[in-house]
Amino acid sequence: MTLFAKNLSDGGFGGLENSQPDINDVDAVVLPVPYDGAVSYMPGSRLGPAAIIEASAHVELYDAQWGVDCEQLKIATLNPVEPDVSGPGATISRVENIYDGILRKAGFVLMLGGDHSLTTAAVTALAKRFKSTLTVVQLDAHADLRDIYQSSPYSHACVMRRVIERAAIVQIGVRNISREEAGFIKKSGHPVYPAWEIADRTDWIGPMLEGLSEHVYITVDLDCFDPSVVPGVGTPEPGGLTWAGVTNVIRMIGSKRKIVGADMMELMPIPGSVQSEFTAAKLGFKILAAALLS
Ligand SMILES: [Mn+2]
Repeated sequence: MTLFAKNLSDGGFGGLENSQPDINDVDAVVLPVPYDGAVSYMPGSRLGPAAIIEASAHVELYDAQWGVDCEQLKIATLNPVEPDVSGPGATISRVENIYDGILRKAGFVLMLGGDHSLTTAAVTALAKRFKSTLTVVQLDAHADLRDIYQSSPYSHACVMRRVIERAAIVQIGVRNISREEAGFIKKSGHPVYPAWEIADRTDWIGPMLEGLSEHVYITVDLDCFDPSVVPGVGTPEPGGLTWAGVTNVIRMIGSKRKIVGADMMELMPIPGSVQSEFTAAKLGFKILAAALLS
C-alpha cells in the first residue's frame, strides 16, 4: 500500500506545510477517513475530516494552558481514504490495511472520521501489535455495544462491541444505553463512567487510570460533548461532557500511560457554524500534546 502525503497546496492539519511526503520521519500522521456508510441516523460525518482540517489552520499551536507547543511536532496529513463501495466491512478492512502500513513507518496516527464504525480498523491494527497491553478508552454519548444494529454488525452503534472483541475497553461519558447494552455491560464487567455520574467530579479519574493497560488508544466520538459544546454531530444527546472535563481526562491518561493512537469521529458540520469543527481541531492538538509532549 503506497501512502501519499497531501500536496503542499492543500494544507495539512494545523495549516502546517506538508513538505514531508516521507512519513518515516514524522511524529504523527493525520489520517482522514470521510466515510459515513455505517450510520443509523443522520449522515454527514463524511464531511467531518475536511472541516476539522480546515478549522485546524486557525488553532493556536502554542498551548498556554499546558505549557507545550505543537509547533515542534512534525505532522503529516495523508490523503483521505476512499471508501470501498462494496460496503462497511470492506471499508473497515481497507482502513485497517492502510493503518497497518502507516504503523510500520510512523509511530502515531490521529484518525479523523467519518462514522464511528471505522475505529474497529484502527483497534484491529493496534491490537495485533500490543495484544493484551492495549486498552481502548472511549469518550462517547452512546455505549455502541449492540451486537447487530439495523441488520449490520458494522453499524456505528456496534463499534465498541467489535472493539471489545479485540481489546479491553473503558467507556466514559455514555448516557444513552439500550436495555440490551446494559445487560451486556453487566455481564462483561468492564468499567463504565456514565456522564451523569462524573459531572463536576474528578475523584473517579484516579481509579479509572489504575485500570488501564500500558498502552492506550483513545476514541473520541464527538457526541461525548454536551451539544452546547459540539452541536455538529449526527446523534446529539443532552447532558454531555464539558471541554475541561474531556481535555483533563485525556491529559491525565497521557501522563500515566502511553497513548499509542487516537481518533475523533462523527463530526457532522453545520453550515454557517464553525463551532464544532474548531472545537474538534483544538481537541486534536490536545490529544497530540497529551500523547507526544507530556
Ligand atoms: Mn459512538
